[in-house]
Amino acid sequence: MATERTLSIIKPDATKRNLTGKIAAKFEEAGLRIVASKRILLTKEQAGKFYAVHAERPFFGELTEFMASGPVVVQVLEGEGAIAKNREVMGATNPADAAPGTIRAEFAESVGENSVHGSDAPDAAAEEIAFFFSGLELVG
Ligand code: DAT
Ligand code: MG
Repeated sequence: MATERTLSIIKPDATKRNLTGKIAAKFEEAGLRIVASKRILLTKEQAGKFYAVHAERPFFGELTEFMASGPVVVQVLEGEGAIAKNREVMGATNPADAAPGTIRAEFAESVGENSVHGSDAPDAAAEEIAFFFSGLELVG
């Protein structure tokens, strides 16, 4: 499998509870390398641009408000099959369905406040990485 990069976001529910280090450790333990990382505060408008694909969903307003409710840590993870591996480490969107040991099983509070985002495909990963980082900020 090829070396890939994927975009991860540690969401406001997790940064508020001081879980940034514990979540980052899960990525590293899975063999993913953190090649870029920054803590930022999104506006609701920026969160809406990032999640534009969900603009028609009934939960869009709630989602963008939540993503702007506190700091997030955006990271680029690199490794063999990084996109799928990160999704595996994250667990299912709804923590009630997430496999034991996954980030969402251990830390997520609800389907809406579920601690992490991860890109779901190569084209989305490229677009999402470019949304937050310039090439100079990615240090492999
Ligand atoms: P994922 O984050 O696992 O890729 P997604 O892309 O389907 O899941 O949805 C993006 C985010 O939107 C998700 O992490 C939390 C929120 N969300 C999804 N389904 C929801 C629902 N039924 N109610 C409230 N928020 C939801
Ligand atoms: Mg998604």
